[in-house]
Amino acid sequence: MVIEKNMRKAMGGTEFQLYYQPKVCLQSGKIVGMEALLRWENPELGFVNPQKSIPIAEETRLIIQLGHWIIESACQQIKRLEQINPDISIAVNLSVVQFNSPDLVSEIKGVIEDTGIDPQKLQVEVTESILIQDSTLAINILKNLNNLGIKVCIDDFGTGYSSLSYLKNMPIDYLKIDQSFVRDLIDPTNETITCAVVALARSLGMKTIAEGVETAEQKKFLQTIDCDEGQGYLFSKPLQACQAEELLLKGT
Ligand code: G
Ligand code: G
Ligand code: MN
Ligand code: NA
Repeated sequence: MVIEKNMRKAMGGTEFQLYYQPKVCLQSGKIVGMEALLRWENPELGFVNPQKSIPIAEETRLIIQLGHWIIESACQQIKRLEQINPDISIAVNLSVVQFNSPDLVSEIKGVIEDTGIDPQKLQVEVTESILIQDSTLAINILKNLNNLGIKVCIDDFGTGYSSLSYLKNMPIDYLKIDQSFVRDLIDPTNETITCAVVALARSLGMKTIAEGVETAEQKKFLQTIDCDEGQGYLFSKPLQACQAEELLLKGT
């Protein structure tokens, strides 16, 4: 397959980049973190979006090497951003293949030690589907990550058909409300679901972040229900590393 061949060739080179999308505190309006998002520009294929590149990286297990680079780059970006704002955190998305790799925890620990970052500033975003497939294994991995000091965020929360019982057994810091609920907050059902997720998180001692925030009305509603953070085009699209630094400089 052309895409696989090109991906193998691109490993270790400069075709992959991480973009960073700000996460904003809905109360203060300040940037409190950023999510690292993979971008791939290949000379032959052009821009390949992550919905396409990640599944192929998973099938070929190239995600292990790529994922290591993602974690390493994100930690290096933490070093740069903390000079501008000492409280900023960065989130990386973990693929199911990375999550199930027996080396994940020691690998992340190694990157934290090599870069010397404060582990509290690193977040991992995992989907519910990762957590339900083998919950005792998943609980152990999350506990080990939590012991390192890393923050755990459940991505696309509410879309994964999972039982809610895992929430009480796992050290989870954030629930990220899926953009499908946020996009149509005008729909009373989505409003109800969003409210319920925020209430659920609060009662379990977790924080909430809403993704896909595009309008001032959505932001206002999220503020009234005390959602902690927002992410979306209203605040900023995903930015190149240097643009993300510039934005943070302006906002601090
Ligand atoms: O960045 P957005 O533009 O298109 O991302 C689309 C999807 O790809 C999202 O579900 C996001 O979680 C996923 N994604 C983006 N970057 C990464 C990454 O670095 N690792 C993994 N595993 N998924 C990613
Ligand atoms: O990891 P996750 O599934 O959360 O990926 C976030 C995805 O959402 C990325 O593809 C990112 O580019 C996209 N995104 C971020 N903000 C917005 C937004 O405000 N609106 C829409 N439609 N997409 C967004
Ligand atoms: Mn994510
Ligand atoms: Na998401």
